[in-house]
Amino acid sequence: MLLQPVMMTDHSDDDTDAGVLTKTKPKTKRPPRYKVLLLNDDYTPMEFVVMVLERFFGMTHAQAFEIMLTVHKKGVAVVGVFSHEIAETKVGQVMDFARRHQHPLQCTMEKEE
Ligand code: TYC
Repeated sequence: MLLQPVMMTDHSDDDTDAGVLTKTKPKTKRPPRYKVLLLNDDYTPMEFVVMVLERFFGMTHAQAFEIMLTVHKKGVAVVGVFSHEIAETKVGQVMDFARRHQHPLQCTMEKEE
């Protein structure tokens, strides 16, 4: 009996196994988040802080009043957590708004964890 030659594909030299031989975890790190903090001071009017929280952080009047009181009593509070770009924008908006109204209100950001 005459056997026909069978063509086999050699996969040893192609890249179909890329990333399989080394069992390292795929890097799927989530981007870092940033806390935006509001700081207390003795001069900025309470109503102004409430307005800032409503205007730039989308809080209701009741939420804004509660957070303002937390800052007033504790000295600082996290008012939101955002991507680096959004956090930077919020801090800029608050600092600019406070400066334009000549209030010493301070807003900063810090990396979460
Ligand atoms: N301590 C201020 C006052 O008594 C009110 C205030 C609250 C100021 C929060 C800043 O982030 C602040 N008028």
